Amino acid sequence: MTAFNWIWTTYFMAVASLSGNCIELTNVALLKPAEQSSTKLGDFGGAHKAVDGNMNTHISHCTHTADDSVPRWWRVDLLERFYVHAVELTNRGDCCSQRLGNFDVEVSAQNPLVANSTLRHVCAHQDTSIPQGATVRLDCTQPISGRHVRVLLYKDDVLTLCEVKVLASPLSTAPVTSGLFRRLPRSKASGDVIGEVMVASVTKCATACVTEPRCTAANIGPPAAPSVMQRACELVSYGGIGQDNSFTAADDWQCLLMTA
Ligand SMILES: [Ca+2]
Repeated sequence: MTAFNWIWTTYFMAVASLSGNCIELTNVALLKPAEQSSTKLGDFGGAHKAVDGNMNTHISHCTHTADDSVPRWWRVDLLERFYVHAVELTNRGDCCSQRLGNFDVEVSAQNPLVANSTLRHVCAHQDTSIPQGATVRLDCTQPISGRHVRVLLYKDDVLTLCEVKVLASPLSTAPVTSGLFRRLPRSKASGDVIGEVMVASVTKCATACVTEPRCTAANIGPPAAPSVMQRACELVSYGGIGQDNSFTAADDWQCLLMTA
């Protein structure tokens, strides 16, 4: 195992106050950026059609992958981390309902396609096909903190989704929050810097990232001076669709990449 792959783990516990026992869930996927493993006929089967709010189940209002490798997938970038409780999927109504079966719904903090992000959490698995034109709710086995939701179809068939709703709550409503980071020495994550704080320790920088819903990576600089404990901590929105998903080499820096 190389130093680069060394897993650095830290957990943060925060008790949030809940009003009653009921957490209100909202669809946080509506009109968010989406993409898929391939698209048939240009915009005809575009990934955005699963989050456009249109519940029409005719294929002209649904996504449609082309013939590419298995598993075929579709994903949405929620733009910030939420607690994902459940997903509602609407199947095609005019044909071919048997295609939408044997798939996983997974949740991850990072773009699941980016190198160095290996931890993904399965929210739910659906073995049988969703009936033609039906909407089915799949509850996660437990709420999962994450920014990216992906549907993976494990058979050699077209992946079509007419609408996907991600039912989630804000991080602040969760009774427990936890963070798991991978430490990348001599690296900085690219992406949008959404804030910078001065901290006295790596742990404090990680805590700052966990408590900022848009933060999925933190870049930690060297001490400002040999006698000074304080160091820069950049909070980065990393791994989004259309964002710079690269790392740059930086000798005196280290990156904490949120993986869950
Ligand atoms: Ca739709």
